Amino acid sequence: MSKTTISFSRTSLNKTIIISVGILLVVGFIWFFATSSSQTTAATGDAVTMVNGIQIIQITARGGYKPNNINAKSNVPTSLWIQTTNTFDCSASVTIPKLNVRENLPNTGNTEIKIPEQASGTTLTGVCSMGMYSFKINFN
Ligand SMILES: [Cu+2]
Repeated sequence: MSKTTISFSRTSLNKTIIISVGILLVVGFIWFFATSSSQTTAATGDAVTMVNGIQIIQITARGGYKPNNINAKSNVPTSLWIQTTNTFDCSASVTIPKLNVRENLPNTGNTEIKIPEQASGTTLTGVCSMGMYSFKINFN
């Protein structure tokens, strides 16, 4: 009689272990996919998104440019959006020499600079009017 009880409680203990392991696996999978998807976003750079076939690059200008080293796709029409927020330093005055772009950004606002499709291997550099702050966009 007591034997039966022991073997019964063993079975329920095994069930508990199997269920616990199952839950751990499910949680582990969810965690793994959540982590790996956020890593994918980080790898492509939070600054770069694709919207309706147009590559959107978003950076901020205030005491420099953030991010200042961006990896983007080549051969895609691109819009560079520069956001200023109470930007009273010279990073509000930006040039991209290769594109003959010279923009005086508003102290606060969002400015779009259209970038035509760039060949793979091209690097565009943007600099402030004094040349002390810069950012790079690498097209690959
Ligand atoms: Cu400057």
